[in-house]
Amino acid sequence: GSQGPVVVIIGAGIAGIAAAEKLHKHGFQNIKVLEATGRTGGRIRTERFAKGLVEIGAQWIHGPSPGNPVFELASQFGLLRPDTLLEENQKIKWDDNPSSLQVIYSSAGRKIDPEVMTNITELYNTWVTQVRNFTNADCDPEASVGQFIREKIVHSSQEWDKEQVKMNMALLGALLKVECCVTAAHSMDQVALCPFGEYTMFPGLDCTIPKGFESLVNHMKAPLPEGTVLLNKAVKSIQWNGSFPGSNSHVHPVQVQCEDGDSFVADHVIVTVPLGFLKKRSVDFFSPPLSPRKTQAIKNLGFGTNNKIVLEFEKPFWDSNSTQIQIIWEGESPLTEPKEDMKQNWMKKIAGFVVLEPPEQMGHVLCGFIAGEQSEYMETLTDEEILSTMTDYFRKFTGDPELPPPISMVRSQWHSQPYTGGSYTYVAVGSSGIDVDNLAEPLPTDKEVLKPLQVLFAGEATERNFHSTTHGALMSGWREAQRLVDKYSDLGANVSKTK
Ligand code: 6YU
Repeated sequence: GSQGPVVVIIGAGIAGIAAAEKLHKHGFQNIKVLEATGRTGGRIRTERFAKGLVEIGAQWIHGPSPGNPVFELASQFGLLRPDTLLEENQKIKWDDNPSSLQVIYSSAGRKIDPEVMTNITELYNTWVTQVRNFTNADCDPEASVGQFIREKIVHSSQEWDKEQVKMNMALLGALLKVECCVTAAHSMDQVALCPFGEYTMFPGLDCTIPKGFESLVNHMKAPLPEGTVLLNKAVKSIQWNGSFPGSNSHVHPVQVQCEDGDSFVADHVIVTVPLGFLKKRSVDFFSPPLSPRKTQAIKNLGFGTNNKIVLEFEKPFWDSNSTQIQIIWEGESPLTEPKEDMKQNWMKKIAGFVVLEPPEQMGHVLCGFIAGEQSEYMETLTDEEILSTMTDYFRKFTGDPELPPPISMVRSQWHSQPYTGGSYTYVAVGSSGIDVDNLAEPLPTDKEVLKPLQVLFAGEATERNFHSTTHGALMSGWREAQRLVDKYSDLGANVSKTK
């Protein structure tokens, strides 16, 4: 029979799988991972599309270099391209990325000189660097990134001539849409200024995993004994601070209730559900309820939407050497509010497109990014509506009224996923990194209790410096598993020994 503490992990995203894998490696024998959906991977999700694979969720290893555990695992498993492993690739910093080959189309149906964009991007990057240098000490807690950048725009624009003003405003508007996608915020006005620099980046030129990001999770879960991960097991509630009899007349402090009526007793539960799920459900999910401090953290932190619209074309209309397509809406300005009518204007929020490579293995595929309320509206449209909108859109930008429509599409709908409720976490105005730490704190908080560490919290949203990423999620799973490893090694007990 299996001995030792019973650990139940809720959620089989990379955080939950990482926690399970580490506990298993340290000899824990009573591990269950309960996953609401029919698959593992969570926001890491690879699907077949066109001639190849497409990432519905996480796409790049951000900062692939030593120290980034996703990079380290992926290289250990042999999942990376040879050029990714070159030392020179691993040293590139975020603001000196060799600006990838961009085509810039404008809504007036013309192409824009990439050099104009490069100059404005450099200026914009100096502002982002200034944003990152704020610390809580010298900063108004109500200030936002958006407000700061707008002030810089107003100031700089005094030196531009009339024609430059129009074009630069449109270009800056486009850069802010990209920033919204990176942050998963509707507007950068919702993103807190002071803690923005706490988000930490590893060096290295962002890379993809050719066999799909999901192959990483599959490698990680491979050593787990069969039956460890239970799919279609949505958890409904967690009762903690109780006494629940298990097998061997052992009494456990926690009981997990599932939507299907099943229940599991446990000594420790690691909760890895997304912040978006907690925002909707935390009130009736925990009994006794969470402390005000934790409830505040869940309420105040931001969890927004970034979606993809992936389009396959029979033939590329873009130059074969371009890797990115930037879209500029002439006449737009980041200083004015966007038009209200969603149906007519949602597509203007699309930040741009990445050309998925290589075309020989992929087909001719563009991956567009869209964040915020317009992205959530897009989720409610049918494929046909989106295809027809995108056909008109590209005809307008290329100036070619005969441009053939895309031949197929797939898009993500992260906001509508009941067990996700959005894409990833940002530190919103009104919150700070302290909220992230509060969210990560295990229950019960009183260190003197008889049964500590009953409910632990992992997941992307619990990593103060690495939230919103796969490596942050992975680190959080390892972090909470390590707490339990430490607890049982403190007691001098080897959990792997059968008593
Ligand atoms: C990265 C990237 N990337 C694009 C898009 C998305 C995300 N990320 P999971 O949700 O995976 O797992 C929880 C599980 O729990 C899940 O399976 C649920 O079904 C289950 N569950 C929920 N409720 C349950 C219940 N009641 N019972 C049982 N089970 C339940 N990250 O590294 N590179 O390129 C992208 C991107 C469209 C949606 C991304 C990227 C984010 C990662 O995908 C995400 O963080 C992790 O996968 C989460 O893992 P997890 O295990 O925590 O949760 C200053 C500043 C800030 C700027 N931030 C910049 C960061 C840039 C982020 N980049 C994003 C870009 C893309 C394109």
